Amino acid sequence: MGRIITFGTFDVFHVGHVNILKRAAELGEHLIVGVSSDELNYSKKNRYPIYSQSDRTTIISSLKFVNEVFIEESLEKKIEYIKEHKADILVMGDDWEGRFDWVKSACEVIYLPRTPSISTTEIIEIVKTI
Ligand code: C2G
Repeated sequence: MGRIITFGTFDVFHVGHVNILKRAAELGEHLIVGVSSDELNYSKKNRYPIYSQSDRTTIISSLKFVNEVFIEESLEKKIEYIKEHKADILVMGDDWEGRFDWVKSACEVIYLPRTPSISTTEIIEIVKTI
């Protein structure tokens, strides 16, 4: 039985997020999602997400192809999370290509192509101009 794990902020939830989660789920039987905490996001992007971690967790938990959700507090804890959740495969979008190869000692790592032409940052920019 394949247990899949993936990570992300999933802020201002959009179809690119649906596509990657659905494709990740299809690689196994059980999909576990680490939702980046508000603080982790701030440390990475210098701004807080539009949606709180509690709302982002509620949205991800409500998807029918997601089986488990937890809060990701640190990018460096990947191996701990993989072991804790007994994951067989880590799936990430290819904007992260190569950046999580260091966890290959713990599980298989697969990068899937991103959905073109949509991103949270772009949505925020468009909304600002309206
Ligand atoms: N994604 C995608 N297509 C898009 C936009 C996003 O496939 N058009 C994917 C990303 O590649 C990622 C996931 O959706 O795998 C979540 O994207 P983000 O919310 O932008 O996640 P990020 O802030 O990159 O956090 O430990 C990893 C980090 O927490 C990832």
